[in-house]
Order: sequence, then structure tokens, then C-alpha cells
Amino acid sequence: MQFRIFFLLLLSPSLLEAENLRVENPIWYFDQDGVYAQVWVSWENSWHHEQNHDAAWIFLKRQTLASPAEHILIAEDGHQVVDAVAGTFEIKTTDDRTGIFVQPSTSYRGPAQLTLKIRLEGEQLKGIRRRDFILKAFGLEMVWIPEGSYFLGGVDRQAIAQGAFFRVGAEGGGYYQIEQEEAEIPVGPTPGHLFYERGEGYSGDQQGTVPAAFPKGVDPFYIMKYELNQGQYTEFLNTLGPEWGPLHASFLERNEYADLRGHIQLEEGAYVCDEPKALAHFLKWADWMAFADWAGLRPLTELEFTKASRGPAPPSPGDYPWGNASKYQVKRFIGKTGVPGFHQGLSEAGLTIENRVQYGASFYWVFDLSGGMWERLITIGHPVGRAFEGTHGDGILSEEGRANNPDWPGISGEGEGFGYRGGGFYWAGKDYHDYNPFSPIAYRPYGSWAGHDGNVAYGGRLGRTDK
Ligand SMILES: [Ca+2]
Ligand SMILES: [Ca+2]
Repeated sequence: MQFRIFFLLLLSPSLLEAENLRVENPIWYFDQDGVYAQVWVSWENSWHHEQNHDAAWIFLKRQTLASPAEHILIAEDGHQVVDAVAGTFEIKTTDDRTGIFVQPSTSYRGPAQLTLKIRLEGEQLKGIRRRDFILKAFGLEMVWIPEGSYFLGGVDRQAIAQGAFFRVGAEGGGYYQIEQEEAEIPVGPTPGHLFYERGEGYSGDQQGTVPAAFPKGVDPFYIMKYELNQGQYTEFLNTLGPEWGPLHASFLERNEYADLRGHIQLEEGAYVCDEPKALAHFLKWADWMAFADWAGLRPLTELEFTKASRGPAPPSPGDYPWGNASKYQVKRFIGKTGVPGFHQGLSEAGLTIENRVQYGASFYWVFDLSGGMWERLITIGHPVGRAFEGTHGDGILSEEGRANNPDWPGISGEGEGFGYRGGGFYWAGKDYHDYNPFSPIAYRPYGSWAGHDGNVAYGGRLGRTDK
């Protein structure tokens, strides 16, 4: 039994395949001048163009057989892209050193095929018996969202009825421009303030102010390019040990899980997944926050969602993240097994600024912000949500195996402060409407609905402030 678990852990790189990101062959070694990890990182369709660029978020853990993995801190400097088959890539560290971003640093479009040498913080490894641990490396594809102002809201009657934000004005309202990251946003039915209708009652409390510290998306940040997949979630489960693993895999007890695109199973003490690219779903909010903390990321806000969707472009009635108000040209879909793909042989390599409608790609080339799984976001419609300060996970869960950032809502499995945007895909043949699978950017009928339970259409996407 023990041997089998270890064997599966060693084999785990095959599960690391994201949409197409691979983080493989991690080794660590102690040089005279420090401790290093070397990993192979590759993904398809990397880009750096005038507008922005993509990136991979890479983090490391060390694991024994029976206990939860321990996060490894990265050193401040001394990292190196040893070689890149094409393009010029740079490593960017973060101020908390929980991981690194690797990204194309000059104009580029093509595959990333890299060998990275990552210097580790040496203090944490003093005195450990190296043979007692295996090194594990993880990665998520990201998109960098640049600094800049943007517009919130919708002013057409349909959007207003769906809880869209608007700026209160003499003539009934307009779009609300967010220009400064740290400017408070006054909320209320007063001219010049941000406001929204209650709708069915899930759009929020109509109260404010949104504080200076609430992440607004003006400052640069990173957002996952795709929604989390089941292979990535399986990797997470396999680092948690025998007590925390089942806590975050409670979907396995649901009868419908395997019938509704669920591919994760527990076999002889290890989690396995036979369709790793299928979108992760049925996650509870608290599972999702545990993943965020574990990965050194954080939940995103509904303001950042808008920025990532629309960029600086002026809004128009019913607009989707791909820039127009029509959903019929989009060839992006979720297949029978839960794997996202493209209709009519479209390949992601062909994505351009001009044809992003077909790909369902946002202004910044983030996929499935509308459609795919519902986006679970921090809301400004509840005091607990407004108290969110955008702290990052540190890779370390609480003694109970949960996220423990005090400004994150709902980490215990109770409470409000988050909501749902963008619509979600349930299953083929279900009636299409305003939020199945696609929802216009501004619509937020459930923008402040804090549903904790998992569902076939609830997965997620995370991010990180660029600092
Ligand atoms: Ca989505
Ligand atoms: Ca933590």
C-alpha cells in the first residue's frame, strides 16, 4: 500500500498537464552557493504583444509519504532560464516568494519550452533529510492584465434589471469609470455614486463605501488563462495527506458526480483522474479557497473580473468578454467529458486580436470568463466582501486543512462575501438563457449570492496582484 502511494506520487507529472502546460522532471540539488530546483516547463501558444502577455505561475512543495506537503519558499534572486527553445523568457519573483512567474519578456507568439533553475530559500531546508522527501513542482497558465482604468456596468434596461452597476446621474445613469486603484468607491442612490438594483435579491446590499484596499483591477494583476481542471485539482488532493484529502474531495460522495463529467477517483489511497483536462467542478467555496491558499494565489474580485473581460474598451449594451453582444459566433464549448475545446477545428494558435470572438476570448485573451464554469468572485455587495484586501495564500493550510487568510470570505464553509458572474455550462441540451452558458459582462443577478455548495457548473479561476 505504502509503496503504491509512493509510486503514484513519483508518476504524478503525467497528471500535471493543464490545458497544455507541463511542469516536469523536478529535481533539486545543493550547490556550493545555494540550493536549487530545476524543472522543465512548457506550454503552447505563449504570447507577448503590445497589449499584454501570458505567463506561468510555478510553485514547489516537498512531500513525504503520509503527511501534507510543505511549501518551499523561493530565494529573492539567483534564478535562471537556463534555455528556451524559442523566444526570450524571464523569471519574475514575488515579494512573498511563494512562487515565480515565468513569462515572455519581448514580442513573441509560439510555444514556451524552458528549463528553469530556481534558487530556493536555504534556511527552510537546513537540517532536513533530503532522501525523506520528494520535490513536486506545480504550474498554472496565467494572463497578465496591465495597469489602466476601465468602465463598470451596463446602462440598458435589461442589464439594470440583472443587477448591473451604473453611475447615478441626472438622466438615469451611465457607466462608472474606475480610474484609481486606491480611490474609495461611494455606493448609493446619490448622483455620482455607484449603484445597482436589487433584482431578485442576490445582487447585493446596495451599501458602501468600497474601501481603498479592495482590489479594483486598475493596478496590474495576473489571472488564470483557463479555469482550473480536474488534473490540477487531483494534484492538490494528492499533497494533502489522508486527513485533509477527503475534506476537499467530498464531491466523491455525490451520486451524480461520475455521471456529470466527474473523473477524479480515490484508488488505494491516491487520487487519480482519467481526464485531467476536464474542468474542475463540484468544488465547494471552502475547497476552492483552500486550493487558492495552497497555490499561493487569491480569489479575484468582481471588479477585476470586469477589467479582465472588457479591458479599457467602452462598454456597449449586452457586451460579452469577446467584445460584442452576440453569442452565436463563439466556437468555444465544453465537450461531453468536460474538456473545453473549439468547434470546427479551430486551434488556439490561430487566435488574433481581430478574431477573438470565435474563441470566446476576452480583451486580454482570458478564456471562458463568460461560459465554462461560473466565475466565483469577491463581491462588493456584502460587508465581508468589501473588507477583502487581496492578501495572497502562503501555500500553508490551517491545522484543519483550510485556507486561513483573515480577509478571505467563507473559508470555514459559512458566511457571505462572494458571488457568481459570467454564467456557466450545465450540460448540452439544457435551455440557453441569460446565464447558461454565456452571460454578458455587466449582468450580475447572483453577483452577491454566496452559494457554498459545489455544482456541475461551479469551478473556478484565481489570480494574484502583480507585486
Ligand atoms: Ca467562466
Ligand atoms: Ca495559509
